[in-house]
Amino acid sequence: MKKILATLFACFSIAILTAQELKLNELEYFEKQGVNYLIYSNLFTGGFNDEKNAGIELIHHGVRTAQGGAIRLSSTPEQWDLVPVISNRKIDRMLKTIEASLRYAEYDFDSRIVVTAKGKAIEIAVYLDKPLPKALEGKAGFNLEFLPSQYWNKAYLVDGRYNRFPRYVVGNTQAKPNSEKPKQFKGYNTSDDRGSGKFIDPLPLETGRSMVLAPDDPSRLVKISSPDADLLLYDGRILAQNGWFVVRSTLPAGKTGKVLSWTVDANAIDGWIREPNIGFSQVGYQPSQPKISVIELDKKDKPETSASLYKLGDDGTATKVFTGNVVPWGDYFKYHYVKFDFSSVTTPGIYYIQYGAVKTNNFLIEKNVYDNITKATSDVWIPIHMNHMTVNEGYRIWHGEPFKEGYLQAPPNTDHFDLHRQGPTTDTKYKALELIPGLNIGGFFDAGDFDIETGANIGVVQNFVKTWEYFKPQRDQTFVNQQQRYVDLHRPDGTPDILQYIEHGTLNLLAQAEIIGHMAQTLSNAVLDNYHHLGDAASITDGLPYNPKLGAHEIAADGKSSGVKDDMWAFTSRNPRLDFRAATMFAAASRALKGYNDGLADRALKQSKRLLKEASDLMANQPQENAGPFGSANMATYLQLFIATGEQTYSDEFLKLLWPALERNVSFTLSTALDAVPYMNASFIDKLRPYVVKYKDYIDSLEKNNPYGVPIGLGNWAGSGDVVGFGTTVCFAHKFFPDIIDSKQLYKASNYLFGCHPYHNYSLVATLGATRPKNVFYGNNRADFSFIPGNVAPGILFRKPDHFENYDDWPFLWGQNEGTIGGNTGYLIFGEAFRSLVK
Ligand SMILES: [Ca+2]
Ligand SMILES: [Ca+2]
Ligand SMILES: [Ca+2]
Repeated sequence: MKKILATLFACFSIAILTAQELKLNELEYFEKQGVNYLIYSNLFTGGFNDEKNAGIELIHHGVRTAQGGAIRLSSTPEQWDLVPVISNRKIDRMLKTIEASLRYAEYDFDSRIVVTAKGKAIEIAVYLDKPLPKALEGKAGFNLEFLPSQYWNKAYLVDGRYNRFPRYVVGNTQAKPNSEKPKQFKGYNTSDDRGSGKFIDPLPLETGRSMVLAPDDPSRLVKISSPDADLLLYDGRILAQNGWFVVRSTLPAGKTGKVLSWTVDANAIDGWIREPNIGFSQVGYQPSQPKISVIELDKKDKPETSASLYKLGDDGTATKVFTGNVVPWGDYFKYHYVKFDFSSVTTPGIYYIQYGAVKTNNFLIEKNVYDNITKATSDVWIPIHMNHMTVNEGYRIWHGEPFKEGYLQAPPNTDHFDLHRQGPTTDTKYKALELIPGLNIGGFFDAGDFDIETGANIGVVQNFVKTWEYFKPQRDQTFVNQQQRYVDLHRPDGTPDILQYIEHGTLNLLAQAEIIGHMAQTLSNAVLDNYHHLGDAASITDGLPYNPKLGAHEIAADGKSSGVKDDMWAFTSRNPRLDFRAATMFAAASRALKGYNDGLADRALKQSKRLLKEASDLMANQPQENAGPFGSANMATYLQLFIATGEQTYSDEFLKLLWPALERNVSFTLSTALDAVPYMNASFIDKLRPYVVKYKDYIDSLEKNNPYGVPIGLGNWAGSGDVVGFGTTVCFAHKFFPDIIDSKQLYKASNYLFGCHPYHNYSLVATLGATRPKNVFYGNNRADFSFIPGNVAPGILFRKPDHFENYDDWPFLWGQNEGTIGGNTGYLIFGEAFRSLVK
């Protein structure tokens, strides 16, 4: 008996041991329950360089807590530091290895990283076929970066010495001569904005051969050791607020072969199963609407057969009022999904969902739940993003008046860090770096940054006009005074806010058209140090025109100019397509502004006609192959022109493009077609009908594509914008074709945006009425781990090969957490349409 028991015990131990061993799975990453090591599943992209989203990554008990594992050229790399190009990723299933080649072309430096599963840990080994280039000795190292918000206030242990990760960075640095600084992306320099000739080099918090991160938290505990190199622990936040904790070892000089190895062992909690993510609308539900919770489960989790709804009484006690079946949907990427339908509960009240041991936060069922969903966006987020104004709220100044010195002509042949370019000529009467007077008026900040993207601002004015023309919102909660350049939130001034927003957008775009003669691409920073500015927009530049006769940081005796080279630039390469779009926007703005600001309306119409003619001539003169496919942008432009002028030829051009485009891609094109409905005759509506039927098929296909039934984007910028666009199209399709698109479809987009989505169940919109909106966004106040009310996050970002995420304790990944003026004004249309239809 004893012997049998012993044998059984031995078998059992082996079973546990095997369960804890890493396997190299079908998706080409190392996996054990609770721990995934991704080895170059996500590559560094050149766009903005270090985006904290690539390299060797660790998904630790469901959270991506480490990334950036690669050879890097500094201890705490910043956004514009060089990243390696990864080629030749190879898998060897027999040896359980993933090997990748890394190259820095700027230094003609190649290395290989071989990651091998060894029991429950991985070995990361660095191989050099040629010795390290001299210029990189002491600089190149292997780095792995850990998410500060998951480690701060936790303990760490280095060679037996205990310590604690700091909540806020207070570290030691040294200043070194710029000659020792590794090259940066495209020759940029982020390290010396005051001409000191020196850059900041952080010193390590700790150094040793063996590290334990978070021994006080088994879900974050990681052991790292190296037999052949020191491990150095750095705090990357010392250089940039979006920096991570970095563990690194520098590569040895003069060596080849296997020059460095680490063992990384992320703890797996025995029997860990991810807690169910119970998706529901944090804004709540109307009594009669469908109410379906989508529950995201660990594939190892055993689904419950039922879930319940509890109602909170007015005395605070909870009563179970409904129990319903949990219905399987299936697998979608990493998780399994089930649904819980509680549509039959229609009594107004405060409720929560109980699924197994998990109880959600509470939400309302009430007729009025959607009444306020756009108010934070329209009353707070949008006015805060008004450029060239001081914006006040109560006791707080959000920002002073930015860019008082105006904008200089961007020099020819300039590539810009925000992905713009000034071509070989200025295309204006201005010389390089000459002041273009009058551009510092109106316009909206692009997003978490402070530039005016002309294309986005054109779309913004159109979004406002569309909202105005469909819904005529009279809401007046914002004081806007263009003479004083002053905005005050929550202070009515007798004018509907949306007209003031249309005016504000038009003022900048009109200045571009009238002063430059055509549309600029962007009005943006000249200096990289100013581009990553966090805080008051008015302090990005000094407000004084640059004076070359003064020293670098000198202010003129009369106080009217300075030697600081911080003036913004206008990128003015002419793009007739942008002019074409501006022409339609000016026509639309002129309609809306008539009767409110007639002078501006007339000027807008005049520029519309001029730009339309000039842009048409320019495009006609372009060689055919450069004209590009006349895609949906032109189609929408012709429609806007028809609406503005009533001229038949624009309608003809629009229809000529529309029908084939609908044939090609109905889901992409239908929204433009629906925009035309109010202006077309009955035969148009008849002809459109079969495409709406096709669109219904598309909506149905989404139910099979993913458990949420909305389009889910898998790109580098998460897909809330697509969901908002989908929701808007569904709203208008229902409005005009209610017999095809029934009212049930209306709620899919709102549910997703307000919390029924993968990863967590927080509202992606910082909207009024949500019990649990997201806590942090990538707004211009992100350094404070805060948000600007009314923002819409891009949301749930897909990381290859199977991971969705949205950090809610770390705002700094723009693809998840940045709201844009284009996206947020698109949400305004959706919200207005949705609210008016579900009333
Ligand atoms: Ca921008
Ligand atoms: Ca107002
Ligand atoms: Ca200046």
